[in-house]
Amino acid sequence: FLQEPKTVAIVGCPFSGGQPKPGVDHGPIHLINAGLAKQLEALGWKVEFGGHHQFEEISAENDPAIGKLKNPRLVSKVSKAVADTVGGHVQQGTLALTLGGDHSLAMGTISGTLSKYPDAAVIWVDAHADINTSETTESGNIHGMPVSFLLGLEKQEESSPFAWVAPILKPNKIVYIGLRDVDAGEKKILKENGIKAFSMHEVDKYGIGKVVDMALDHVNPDRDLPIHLSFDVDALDPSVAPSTGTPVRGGLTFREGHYICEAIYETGLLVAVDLMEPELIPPYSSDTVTPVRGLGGGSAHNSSPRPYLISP
Ligand code: EXY
Ligand code: MN
Ligand code: MN
Ligand code: MN
Repeated sequence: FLQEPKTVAIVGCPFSGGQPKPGVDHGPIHLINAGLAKQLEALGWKVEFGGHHQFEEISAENDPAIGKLKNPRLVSKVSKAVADTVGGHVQQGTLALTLGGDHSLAMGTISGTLSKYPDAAVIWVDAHADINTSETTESGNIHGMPVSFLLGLEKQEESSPFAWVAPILKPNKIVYIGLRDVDAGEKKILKENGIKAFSMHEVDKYGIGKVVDMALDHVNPDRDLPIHLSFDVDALDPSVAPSTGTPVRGGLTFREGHYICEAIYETGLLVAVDLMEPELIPPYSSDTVTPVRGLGGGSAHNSSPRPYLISP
């Protein structure tokens, strides 16, 4: 599905509005500053990166909670813009690599992929299922909910900020790897919808090679559908990836995480990748962060405005 020469478009999304902690809005900046684009070029990719998405504040008064959902207008607006950007790259046969930012952004990235390929298979690598609804969520944080929006598990009124999200993901077209912190309400949703999940228990039991094969057999039995990989870094064990907002013990090893990405790439079917929820911890410091237009300067965690996306 990708055009030659193989080209990756990096979509940097320094956004944290889907959850309360600062930090993940710096993840993409650190990844770029650490040389990601050059590393991809060294792997033979043509890299497109025109700077991070630029954001602008929506004041808290203008974005009160809707039911339990926090920052709903902000999250919706950013995700919609990301959907358009990712959709454009996928349309052109360019691998869309979105750097989060929190995982609410996947509402946008996957919508973008599905706009071109409604039958695409989604492989969701995460400690969490991110499938709460506005009914089941205990936190109100939308980064714990994007999958339910994509599946259309609750009807969005026309007035909902999320009315733009086409509920076209089918429950048999998403598979999870790495789960180990799933809310009771989410377990019920997974069960009721027959959604396949390979938790860390299955990774232990079968090994990562077999788990990836089984995951692909489930969502892509004939190996003919495009694949969207949504990789939350908290799927990795905190000893490997401590710099994330919701670390959970007992996660994937360094090699297991890499193996998943390698094996999925080897299918030749990959069209989009999300790398979500990385944040900033020592030994990096705010000094290593190149100030970005729209992000407040100063210390690493205290001055980002609550932003929304203006343009790619
Ligand atoms: N299930 C919890 C919630 O809904 O708040 C925790 C979600 C954490 C989500 C992180 C992004 O993967
Ligand atoms: Mn930070
Ligand atoms: Mn997640
Ligand atoms: Mn997670």
